[in-house]
Amino acid sequence: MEDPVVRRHENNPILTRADVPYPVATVHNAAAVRHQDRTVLLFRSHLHSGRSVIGLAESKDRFRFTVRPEPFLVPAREGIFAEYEEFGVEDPRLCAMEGAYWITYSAYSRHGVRIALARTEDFAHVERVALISQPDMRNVVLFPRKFDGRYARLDRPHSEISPWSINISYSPDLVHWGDSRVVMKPVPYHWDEMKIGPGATPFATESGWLHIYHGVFPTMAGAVYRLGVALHDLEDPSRILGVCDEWILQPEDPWERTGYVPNVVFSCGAVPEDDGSVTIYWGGADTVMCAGSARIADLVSLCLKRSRPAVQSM
Ligand code: BMA
Repeated sequence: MEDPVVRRHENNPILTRADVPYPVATVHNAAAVRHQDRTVLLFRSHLHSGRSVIGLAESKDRFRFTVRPEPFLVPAREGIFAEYEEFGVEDPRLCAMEGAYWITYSAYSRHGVRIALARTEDFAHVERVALISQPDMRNVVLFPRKFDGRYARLDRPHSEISPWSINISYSPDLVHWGDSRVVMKPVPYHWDEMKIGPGATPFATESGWLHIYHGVFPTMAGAVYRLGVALHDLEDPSRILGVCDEWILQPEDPWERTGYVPNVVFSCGAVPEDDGSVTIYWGGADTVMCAGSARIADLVSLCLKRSRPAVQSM
């Protein structure tokens, strides 16, 4: 058997609700970033009400995490954010840029789901910046630099007439977004035929931006969530240099196959390391956090050598 491209950490699951000092049902879908000498995870937890909050865990060795005594982000109680976060805050992503950590997260309310932007410099204080999409939109990852003077993000609008696809949008100020276009679509009768969405914040390699995304396949026993990988041009991230035709990770361990939602691996964060590897964090079955690592060169090569069209012609 071929070696797996993503090697799971031997102590998976690395974080569970037993590690959280307040009552939660799950610990999953965490954003990840390196801050000073530690790795910070912002993870989602279902409360026993079924609504979600975002907690913070930190580690000096990438795999053994300590959770803060209080959640990091809970639904706002006043102002515009209170109206749009009343059902919970979910699935954050972190992007280090211009001296701050930018957090994009899903804000749920009676009006639908939209994306909010917050920022922190130290993970002690957090400040909400703006709601940066209309409903319905989830899964927004920022690129950590500007392109021709504009910020860029990958996003995933909902549609009734097309399988949900990955788009790119641009902004002069991180608040107002537009000039959107589709960059990647699901492929019929493939592992991601039902829908795809941005996953971890893209990171730069010599060959392009590497983006770990999720793809969903419908089965008689429910949907299966897997991870795939795509490579975007360094100077023009709307150009996809290659999308690997095969998944890089699928639910296999017992805690990925059974839990709050069975058969789910879902990543919101990956951290490139100095040794040419990337540490990937993913939620297992919407219940626990897992980690693994892959050689960045292997992922790049999968994108280029086992590529399929990013957007298939009709
Ligand atoms: C998606 C989101 C994710 C979740 C996944 C699997 O639609 O809700 O947060 O991990 O479904 O349940």
